[in-house]
Amino acid sequence: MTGAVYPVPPEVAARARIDRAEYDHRVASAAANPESYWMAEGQCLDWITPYTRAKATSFDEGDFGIRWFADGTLNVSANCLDRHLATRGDQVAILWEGDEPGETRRITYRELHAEVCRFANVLKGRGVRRGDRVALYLPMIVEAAVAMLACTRIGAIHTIVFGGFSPDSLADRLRDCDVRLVVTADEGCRGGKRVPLKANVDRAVANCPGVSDVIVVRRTGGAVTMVEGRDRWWDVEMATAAPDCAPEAMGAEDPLFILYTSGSTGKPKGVVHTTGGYLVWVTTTFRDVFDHRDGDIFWCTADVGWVTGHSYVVYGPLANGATTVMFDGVPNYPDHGRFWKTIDLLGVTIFYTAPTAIRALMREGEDWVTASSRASLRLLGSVGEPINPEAWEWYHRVVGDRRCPIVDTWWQTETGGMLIAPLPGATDLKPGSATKPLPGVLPEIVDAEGQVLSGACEGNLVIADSWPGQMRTLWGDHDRFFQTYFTTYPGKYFTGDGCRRDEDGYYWITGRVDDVINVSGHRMGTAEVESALVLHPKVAEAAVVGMPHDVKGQGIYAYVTLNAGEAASDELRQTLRAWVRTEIGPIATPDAIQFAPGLPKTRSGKIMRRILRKIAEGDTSSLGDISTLADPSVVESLVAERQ
Ligand code: 6R9
Repeated sequence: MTGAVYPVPPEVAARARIDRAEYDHRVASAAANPESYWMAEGQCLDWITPYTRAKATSFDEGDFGIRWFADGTLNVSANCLDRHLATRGDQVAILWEGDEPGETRRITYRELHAEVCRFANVLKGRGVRRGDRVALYLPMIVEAAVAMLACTRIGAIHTIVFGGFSPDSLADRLRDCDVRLVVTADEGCRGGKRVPLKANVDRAVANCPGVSDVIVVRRTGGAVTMVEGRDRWWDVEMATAAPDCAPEAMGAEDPLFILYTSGSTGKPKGVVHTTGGYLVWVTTTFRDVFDHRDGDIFWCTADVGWVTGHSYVVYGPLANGATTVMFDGVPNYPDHGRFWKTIDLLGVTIFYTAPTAIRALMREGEDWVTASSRASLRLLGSVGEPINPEAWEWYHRVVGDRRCPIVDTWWQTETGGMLIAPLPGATDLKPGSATKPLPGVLPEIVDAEGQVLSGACEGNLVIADSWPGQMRTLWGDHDRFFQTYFTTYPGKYFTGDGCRRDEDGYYWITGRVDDVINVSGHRMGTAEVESALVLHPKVAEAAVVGMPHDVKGQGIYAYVTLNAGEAASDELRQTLRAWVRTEIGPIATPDAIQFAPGLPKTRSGKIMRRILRKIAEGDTSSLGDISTLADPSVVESLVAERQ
């Protein structure tokens, strides 16, 4: 079915806030006069001090800098809560669905506002000040959104660590940005199993002298150890906290949050987003790409531990006064019908999930889907990795009953929000393509030398100019920020993705071109997994690459060289898998481990990953030139021993 085109359904175009003419008009006005275009876009927010200039950015080494709406001040929680109280105070802001069916909670804008103010006061009471870092290590519960918004209310910077990360990974992040206070829960629930969040925090904090306070939400009531003077219960603190707290006036360029993501080195990068530009970006992209209107029930299945959860579970929806679903479960618990039943139960109108989930559910057959009505749905979305046309077609035909357009949205932790995505009322869809850039976004495709390609072409994806939601720096390492993103192709932001553009100007992301792999929509640095493996006393060397995986998109394939005298065995394979799980977390568990007597290296000692990738892919017929290897014979034995 590749090559199929799905035109905008006329009834969708008729109702949409942006149709084709309006899209063309916006693209043209953003190009003709960027400053006035962005000045107007910034008006989607309530500002305390209005900005007098929108864009002040340069990607060039000499005057490098990224500043948006810089002299304006605002408060994120006031934009997400206070400004809605007069018109939609009693509307549900968050519809929470727990891990167990039947476990639900509805919280209105007015209630959410009071909770956020209370928790802001709790934070203040613990001595948290503007600019301090607060870490959240929480399940997908309402308290996660409350804690995020409470930080923004007082100008504290949050850093959310996904609950699947190990104590060591958590500790690395707490130390890197010098966290003062951690918010966690006794335990998390995932697919009927318990996750010992508080116990993990105890182990992490033991190595983080900077953490003076831990606040614990009671989620399961499971037994935990409370450390006198350091640990406090959320409910106890909230019971005596005042329900009002004036929002702090923050500069547009003050940091809003830090979110760690994987790069091509072993150390995760602390991506910093700031207040004004980020909120403008998630507010406008949520509104336009999901064509949001009053009465919508919006469900993004991402965890708040990832950027998608930040931008499209919490900030984008709430800034627009939407009703957002928070789901604390998994797609296959208690059975494979969970998503579709929940859509009926909550009356979901817009559903946004990842290709890996679609592929996993597709394997279970259509009956799970057709057992539900899904009559409330009007729009579907995809994010996190390229969606293969087959999964796209299934999502469209079976889940969306051919009625619902699919917005395949390409973006990154670094971009803050969507950059390449269809607008449902304006863009004809092609399964597998994220389609076209949003107005004001300037993608380019360059070849290895940095030559900008035109027309239909394939190469590396760069963005030629800044947009408001762009990350501003890496926490504590501005130099690394510049080096990582702006030196490969000087003067342009390098995305790390490969991309093809077709004759209609549609963009087709082909996947990462760096040492980052995408496992079930989660970013994993191969170097991170390698560092974890070589920490094991029996391992001498490790090289990790991605391999094709039917459900996860990519799986993790590890080549391991053991220390002299150590014997390879299935048992050791299992031990190493478990080792990586504890070092990093379950998402980093290798799918295959191949013991290798040696790794293919150049004479200068560089591991030839290209060859390892080919072997892992099972594509051993075209290994390319191996004559530059120090010892070409290792390749033969690697091929013979492929897992
Ligand atoms: C939002 C998010 C970013 C990487 C990105 C790319 C891949 C995300 C995609 C997609 C093709 C899409 N990616 N969305 N590839 N089509 N619609 O996922 O952020 O976790 O930082 O990952 O994910 O490779 O570079 P993040």
